Amino acid sequence: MPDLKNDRYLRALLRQPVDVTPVWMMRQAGRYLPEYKATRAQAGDFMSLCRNPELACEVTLQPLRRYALDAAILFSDILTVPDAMGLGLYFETGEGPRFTHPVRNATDVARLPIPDPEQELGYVMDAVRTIRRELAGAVPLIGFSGSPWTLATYMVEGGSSKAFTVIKKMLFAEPQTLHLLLDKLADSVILYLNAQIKAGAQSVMIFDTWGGALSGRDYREFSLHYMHKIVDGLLREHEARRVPVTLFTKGGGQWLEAMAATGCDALGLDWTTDISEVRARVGDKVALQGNMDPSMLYAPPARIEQEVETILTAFGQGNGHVFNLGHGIHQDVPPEHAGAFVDAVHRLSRPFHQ
Ligand code: 1CP
Repeated sequence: MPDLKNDRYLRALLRQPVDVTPVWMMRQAGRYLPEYKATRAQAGDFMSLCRNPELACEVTLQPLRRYALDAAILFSDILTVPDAMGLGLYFETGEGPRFTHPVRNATDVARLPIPDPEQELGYVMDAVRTIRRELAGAVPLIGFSGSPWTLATYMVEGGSSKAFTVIKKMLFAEPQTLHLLLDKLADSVILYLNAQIKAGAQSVMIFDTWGGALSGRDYREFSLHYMHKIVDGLLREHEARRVPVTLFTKGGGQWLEAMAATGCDALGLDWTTDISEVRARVGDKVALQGNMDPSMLYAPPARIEQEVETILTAFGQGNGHVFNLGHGIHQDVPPEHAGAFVDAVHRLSRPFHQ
C-alpha cells in the first residue's frame, strides 16, 4: 500500500505474503507503561483521557515509540457506546466500570437511543482523525467496538460481572427484551464502526470478551448472530481498500468454524486453543490472530522467546498469522518484557515466510 510504510498487519489479515509475522498487543496502551500513567494523570481520569483527542492520540502512540509494533489501536473503550446511549458511565477506583442507569426491562430498552457517531461519539472520531494524521502512514490504525452481547453484559449488570446472573435472568426469563437490546446495539455498532472507518480506521476488531460465558446454542443466538449482522453491515471497502474485520470471542475456541462463516477476515484466539489445530480447522477461510498467554510476559525474556518460537512453529509456514497475546497485557508486566516479545516475533518468524 503506497501510503503505508508498514502494511504487514493488513497483508497478514488478508492472508497475503509478508516478510515477518506482524505483531501488536491487546491493550498495548495502558497502565504497564509509566508514560501512560503520567498522561492519564494529566487528563484527570480515564474517561477524560478518552474524550481528549490529543491525549488519546498521545497514549495511542506511546507503545509505538518503545516497540516495533506493526499496528496502532485507537485508544478508547468499548463502553463509550453505552455511555452515548445515556447510561452514565463512571469508573469507581479499583472497581472497574459502572453505569448510573443500568438497563433492566423492556421499557428501559425501548427508551435507548441509537447514538449518532459524529455527535455523541464525535470525540472518538476526532481521536481517529488525529491519530491517523500523527501516524503519517507509519503503521495501520485499528478501530474497534465491543460485541452487542459483551456491551449488554455491562449495561444490564450495571458494571463488570463474574457470573452474569442479571443478564442471564433476562436471557432465560425475557429473551425478547434481550433480543431487542442486542439488535439496537448491533445497529449502533454498525454506525459506530463505519464512522471510525470513514474517519480513518484501516481495520476493525470486535471484542466479544464475554461470549465464552454462554452455552453453544446461546452463543449462536445471543452473540454470534449479532456479530454476523455487524459484519454484513460494515463498509468492507473504503477508498478502494479492503477494510479487514477481526472477531474475537474470548473462550470461543469451540465455535471458530461458525465464527469464520460470518464472512469476517480474521479470528482472534485466546491462549486456550492450539493454533495449529485452529489453522487446520479454519485457516483456509480466515487469518488467525494470537495467541500467547498474557501472563507469559511475567517470565524472563528467554522463556518468552521460547514461547514465541513454539507458537510460530505451531502456526507453521506461510501466510495468515498476526501475532498477539490471547487477551490484554497485564498492568504489572515489566515493559522490557513486552519489548523482548515484540522483537522475538520479528526475529524468529523470518524463516516461516521463506
Ligand atoms: O485505569 C485506566 O487507565 C483504565 C483501564 C482501561 C484501559 C487502558 C480501561 C477501562 N479501558 C482501557 C483501554 C481499552 N479498552 C482499549 C484501548 C486500546 C488498546 O491499547 O488495546 C481497548 C481496546 C479496550 C477494550 C475493552 N474495554 C474491552 C474489550 C477487550 C478486553 O480487554 O477484554 C473490555 C471488556 C473493556 C471494559 C473495561 N474498560 C476498562 C476496564 C478496566 C474494563 C474491564 C472491566 C472488566 O473486567 O469487566
